[in-house]
Amino acid sequence: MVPAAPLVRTARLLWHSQWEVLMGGLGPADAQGRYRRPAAAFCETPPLPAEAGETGAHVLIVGRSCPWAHRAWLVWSLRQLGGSIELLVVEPDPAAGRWRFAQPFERCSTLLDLYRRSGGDPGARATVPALYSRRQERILVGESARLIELLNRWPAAAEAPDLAPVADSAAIERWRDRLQDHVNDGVYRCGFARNQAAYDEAEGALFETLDALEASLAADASGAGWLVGSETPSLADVVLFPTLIRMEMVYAPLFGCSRRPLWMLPALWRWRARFFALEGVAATCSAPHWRADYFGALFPLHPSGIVPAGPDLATLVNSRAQP
Ligand SMILES: N[C@@H](CCC(=O)N[C@@H](CS)C(=O)NCC(=O)O)C(=O)O
Repeated sequence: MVPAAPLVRTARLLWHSQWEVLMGGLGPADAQGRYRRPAAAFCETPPLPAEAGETGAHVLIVGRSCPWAHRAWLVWSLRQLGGSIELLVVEPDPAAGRWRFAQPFERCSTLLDLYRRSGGDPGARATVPALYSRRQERILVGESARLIELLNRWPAAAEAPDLAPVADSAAIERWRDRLQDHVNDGVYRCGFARNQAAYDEAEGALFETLDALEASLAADASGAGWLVGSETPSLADVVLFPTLIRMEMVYAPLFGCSRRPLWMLPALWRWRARFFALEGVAATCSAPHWRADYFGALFPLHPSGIVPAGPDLATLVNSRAQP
């Protein structure tokens, strides 16, 4: 009989080298094992298309679980752009590791086909969100940071909010830069870290930023409770929400972002409930899809594929439920 200890040691070694290979499929890492998000295709800021505002001329392609798509969906929703931009939700295909259309779209069955037909680099990833022009028959933008800026300039009803007023633009930019690296990408840097040191660095930066957000919201003298101290939410609030709303559902249990549960940050907890209550936001949230996609698709992090039960979304967005 083979002694148990050497068997376990060998199995661990073999599994670890397999795990490294599988993690490489999720995304690249630098020499220190830190996750490095690959560049997106169609990431330039395009000018506002001449046909912007025409009914049905553009299609916003999103996936329910994706936080980057969620921010574009939120701007579309808050500015009520549904009259001119159609929303198309793609489905995940975990076996193939790509997005597919429920019905063929522009004669394409996968998002990858649409990226290729749009002239995207054949080796590049086909990511959501993407803004497609029916007239130009191509994807115009495939990078969420640029897309939300474009959607904020899109022709809209007079009462549609401006999410980046000039007076607040410097403060919005400051928060967006910090959130992008340490919170939005920060949770992925925790979850996709290849070693303890890489995880520790990302996790430290994430919670330092959440503490800074908490302090800033707690000190807000305006009483409105938005990130840059404005009367109404801005793009800084928009980019924070998709990450924070997935915290207990996905990022704490799966990516190890669990040092402090959100209820211990009461100003942030209330901020999240306030944002969720904005008109049109609840319809962009589907916790069962988030959990099924993350736990089901990220095989190297969760090989069983079992989707654990999670908290009820309603309890997380109830400002009174915070202890
Ligand atoms: N930089 C992109 C990242 C978007 C992104 O990574 N989307 C993921 C889903 S959360 C995706 O579509 N991945 C598909 C793939 O990598 O093939 C953005 O912000 O728009």
